[in-house]
Amino acid sequence: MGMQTTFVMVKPDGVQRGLVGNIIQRFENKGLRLVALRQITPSLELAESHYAVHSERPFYSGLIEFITSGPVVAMAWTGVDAISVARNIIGPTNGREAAPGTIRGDFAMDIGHNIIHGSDGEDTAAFELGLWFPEGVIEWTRDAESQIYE
Ligand code: IDP
Ligand code: MG
Repeated sequence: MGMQTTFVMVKPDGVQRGLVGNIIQRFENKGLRLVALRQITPSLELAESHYAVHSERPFYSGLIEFITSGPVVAMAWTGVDAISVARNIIGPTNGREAAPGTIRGDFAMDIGHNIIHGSDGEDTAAFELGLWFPEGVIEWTRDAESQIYE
């Protein structure tokens, strides 16, 4: 158990379907802390770097075409065990098999168009955060009371 930062990305289908706000709400509600946020239409180079691990898979070219098809919302979220906590919020890859209550379980019917990406381990999180947020993330503390009362 320890503080981690994970990389999460709303894919083009999630952005086009207007799910960005709902998705951010789920991570905020859980108690994770948003430390970076960026909307971008990924370049071919960025998409290929991000999914390099899948470059030999049969779905790779379709995946690259999909992820570069429009804007995505890239985020970094921090918290205790943030990598596995985020993966649990997201749910398993195939939306039809994902349990209701997870993002994919609530919104996805397909394995390819599955709304959202989340890093699957410490090494991938570090790699993906560096790739999408080369300028680093924001350091801040969540403290609602000090905002409610001046
Ligand atoms: P994950 O996003 O749940 O970690 P991975 O196995 O890492 O799933 O696959 C990365 C992404 O590649 C998936 O989110 C999905 O968009 C796509 N993908 C994975 N398997 C398939 C497939 O069998 N057909 C089409 N797309 C796939
Ligand atoms: Mg993965």
